Amino acid sequence: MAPRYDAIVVGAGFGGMGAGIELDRLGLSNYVILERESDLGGTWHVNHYPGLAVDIASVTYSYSFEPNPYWTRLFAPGAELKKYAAHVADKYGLRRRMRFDTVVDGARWDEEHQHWVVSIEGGETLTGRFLLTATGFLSQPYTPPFPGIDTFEGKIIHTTAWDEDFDLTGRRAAIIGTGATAVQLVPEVAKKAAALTVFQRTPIWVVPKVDAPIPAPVQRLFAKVPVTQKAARLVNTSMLEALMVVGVLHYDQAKPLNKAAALLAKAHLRAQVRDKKTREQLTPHYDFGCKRPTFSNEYFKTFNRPHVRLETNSIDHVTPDGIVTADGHKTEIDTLILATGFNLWDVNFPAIEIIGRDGVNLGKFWRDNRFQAYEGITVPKFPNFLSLNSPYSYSGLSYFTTIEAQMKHMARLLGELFRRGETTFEVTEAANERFLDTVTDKLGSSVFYGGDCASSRSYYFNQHGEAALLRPNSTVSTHRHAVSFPLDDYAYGSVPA
Ligand code: NA7
Repeated sequence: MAPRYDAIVVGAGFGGMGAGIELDRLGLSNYVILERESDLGGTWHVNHYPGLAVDIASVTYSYSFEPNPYWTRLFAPGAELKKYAAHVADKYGLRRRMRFDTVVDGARWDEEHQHWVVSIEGGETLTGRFLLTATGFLSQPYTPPFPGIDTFEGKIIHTTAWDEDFDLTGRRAAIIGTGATAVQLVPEVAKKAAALTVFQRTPIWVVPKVDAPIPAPVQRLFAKVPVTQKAARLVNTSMLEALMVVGVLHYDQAKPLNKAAALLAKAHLRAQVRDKKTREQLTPHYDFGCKRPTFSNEYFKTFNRPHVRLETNSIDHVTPDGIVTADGHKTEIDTLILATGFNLWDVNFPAIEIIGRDGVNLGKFWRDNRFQAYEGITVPKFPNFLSLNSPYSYSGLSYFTTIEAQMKHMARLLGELFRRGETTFEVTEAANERFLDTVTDKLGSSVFYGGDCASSRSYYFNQHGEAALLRPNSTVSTHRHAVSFPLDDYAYGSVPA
């Protein structure tokens, strides 16, 4: 029984779109992209809160083979990313492969027929020779179970479900959380609200954002002479690479550089916040790099404004009209904004139930053992499965470096499969163990293990205390591996007659 599709891709964000483009290049054009949201774009469709922008320069945060000369700023606003995603989908014929509002319940490897059976909410099932999950890293919003939150009578908004029609003017608002999202959102809410209290549990390192509009003549130059934009990308990517490799991955060898970044952030704070106590409260007590660093020229300044208050006491409970902290103080509010991030390790790795060979459940396997994936993309006992958002898959600072390395891995692996005239692949246990040992060893000299990360509460760490998200390689080396991994790291087979 032949499967209905060559491949089933889950997720229509930049990862799933990259996978689709690669499938077409490989001649596997009979594929479908399933997406739970009502449109494409992933993160850039879901998030549309005020102040949303990339925090990796746009010249790098885009596909290298599809540059966009028309970014209006060095760090483009979120809406431009969404537009760019739509442009790529149209240009590469991806939209006609996409099915929106389609929630995937789970996927199961059918041993008899050697293909994947994907179940969709509502009862439909689809079959595909290959399964590719591109469900993102930060795609399961998290709302902490604050006692009493159900009794709150005002407006509650999670940043991933922003209500554009809701007017903040004159509101008494609270923002819970001080991650990268809050750093962008706080200044915008402060512009409209009559009162704003920011509830901070852990302060975040914030460095200045070197942002500026890209003038129209420069955009025209990028469009006419693409090599100029390529050069700009190279410069920016090299800077990010240095930050990542030196400041994060080789912390043991380059501590002073990491400390210099913290000094820069402290100087930024001193220059922007007048009140000494507020400055102290906003100063992190963990090493720079333990958590994703943030960039803003507006965030700190906002705390100087008379109607903005920083609350560092922990939240005890929510009442119908306010938030009560552990010291008994009640902050009266009518708008509660949850900038409380995402659940990564409990529900996003993987985002759907995936059952492989011998009935192995991927999520259970990862949680009971260690989070692992060969080259951040394949797992033993999961034949014909490419997990694009895996432990140890994220390479570099721009997600696009990861996406494009994975596209190369796909091309090498599936190319070999076709050359051999086979139909199934599965990574060997030995190759998987070797990769896990290598990354574990290399991460030993990173800031995650050498630095003081104890109080950081960083989502880089999982429930076993392992920093199992980032791949401890330069992006150059990740890309080299993607085109040169030993082909015998996989076992190849064919569907039984
Ligand atoms: P993050 O970075 O996970 O931030 C979530 C924030 O919410 C963070 O400050 C948390 O504090 C806070 N939080 C979560 N639960 C609670 C409770 N129970 N009480 C108080 N505060 C809480 O998500 P973002 O959306 O900001 O950013 C996600 C990524 O998007 C970012 O890294 C970029 O890559 C882009 P905590 O730090 O855990 O003490």
